[in-house]
Amino acid sequence: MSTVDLEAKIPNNVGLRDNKRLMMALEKWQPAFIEWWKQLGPSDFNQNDIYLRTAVGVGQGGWAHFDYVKMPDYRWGIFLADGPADRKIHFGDNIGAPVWNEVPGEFRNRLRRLIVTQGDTEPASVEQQRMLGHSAPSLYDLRSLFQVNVEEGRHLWAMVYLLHTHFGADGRDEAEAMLERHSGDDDNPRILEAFNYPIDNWVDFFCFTTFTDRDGKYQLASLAESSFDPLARTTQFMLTEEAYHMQTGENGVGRIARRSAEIMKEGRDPAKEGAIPLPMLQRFVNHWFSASMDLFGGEDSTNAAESFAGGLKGRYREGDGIYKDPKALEQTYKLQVPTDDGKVEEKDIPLRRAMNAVLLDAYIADCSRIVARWNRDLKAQDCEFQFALPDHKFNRHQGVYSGFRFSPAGEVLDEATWTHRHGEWLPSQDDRDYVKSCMVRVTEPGKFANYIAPPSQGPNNQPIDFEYVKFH
Ligand code: BYC
Ligand code: FE
Ligand code: FE
Repeated sequence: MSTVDLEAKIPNNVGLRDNKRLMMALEKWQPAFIEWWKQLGPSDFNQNDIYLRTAVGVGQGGWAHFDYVKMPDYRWGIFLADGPADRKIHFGDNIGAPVWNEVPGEFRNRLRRLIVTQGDTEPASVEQQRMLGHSAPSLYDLRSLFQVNVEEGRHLWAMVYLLHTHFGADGRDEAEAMLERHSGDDDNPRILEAFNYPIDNWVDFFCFTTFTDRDGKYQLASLAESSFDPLARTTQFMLTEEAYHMQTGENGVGRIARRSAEIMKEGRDPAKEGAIPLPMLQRFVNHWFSASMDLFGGEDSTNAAESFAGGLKGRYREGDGIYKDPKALEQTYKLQVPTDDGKVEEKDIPLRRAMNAVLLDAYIADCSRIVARWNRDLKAQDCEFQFALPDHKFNRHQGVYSGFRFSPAGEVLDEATWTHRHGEWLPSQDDRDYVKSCMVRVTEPGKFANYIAPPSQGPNNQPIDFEYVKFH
């Protein structure tokens, strides 16, 4: 078991005290991070006491601690999951060799790029959500937002630790650049497109945490299989925190749907009382599910093949022995490919090149389970409406389906039909304006805005009417 140093300026279980150079470099980066948080983190709430969970170790069960903190005083730490000392590479070309504790020269650029791309999304999401606190539907939800935000901040720390420790001067430059790129900046935007738009209403926020944080889960899970052991162990621990982000999203969308169902059950119209009509909510689901699928990269990708071959990125739960061939050399993947004459054909591609598609399939199966839970809840309320996940080809801007038009059912469409009908499937400006009009701020403990039902339980077993955020 690793030793956790909670007294250090930067709490950690990576022995920072014994590596003075690294410690000094990170302690130099720390004030820049805090400055970034104050400038571009949650707007205006830095003086409030927030009831937050803080990671304090990596042991099963007791890894986190709950208490009131002011966000700039949050103890962002560096924690790597414990692992066996003799871990072996378990997929790709180098199966059976010991995992690496240092970056092999031949994979240096590729690994750096993966780590920088992952790291960049974390502060990006905080920036996107910076105005949301002003319209929180309850103190409970306000706390959830800030919990997610501080943990995304810690995820940035996780990647910056790797850059500083294993990538020399280049890594230190990359760590600085993490605080220089900004979501939506004209000159220096965040790396991935989806992270450059503000998230300024809670329907978008809950869809984002359901679908985009879940992309995060799958990307982190694939990196948690990595032969670069520090990357595997840091992402494994990040996944512990990630579960709460996705739960926030799933419960949030579910609570909005439940509230609308309640209103309908009483014979009234959600659209007339500041709640969200379910077909409109479905359009937001369509948008975020399709936008999040784009974050998996192309379905047919030589990058993905090389990352797998090198042992940098594995399949979801690769280590659990659920795949037939850990080298993935013999098999092919059946990919649906659009043709120029308006059809979709199945084409066999080498499995390694389909690794993004394989990961995407696991993600889609997971999303389907979430939708099924929302639907069960609606049924239990005698509501006839059921959500449906759009087809994986719908509204794609990356990969083999980009540049083609598909309906949510997966049928090929011509441009005219798409132009005519896409307003039925994706949020319109009117939808966004309406949702915005529903965003009323509620700050009385235990009270909720009319568009969202209360949750079934509070964090750390606190009651729903607990004072999760103190205003004084
Ligand atoms: N946008 O070979 P291809 C999270 C580029 S979310 C822009 O098909 P590859 C979080 C690609 O770079 C998880 N560009 O794809 C969530 C390549 O460029 P080059 C974040 C894109 O490389 C919520 C070209 O197109 N983690 O943690 O196999 C809150 C061909 O690419 C995009 C990661 O992303 C795109 N969507 O896979 C907070 C994990 N897609 O080489 C946090 C690390 C592709 O031609 N990143 N391109 O210049 C990766 O594993 C991979 O870079 C990607 C792309 C999965 C993103
Ligand atoms: Fe994260
Ligand atoms: Fe997250």
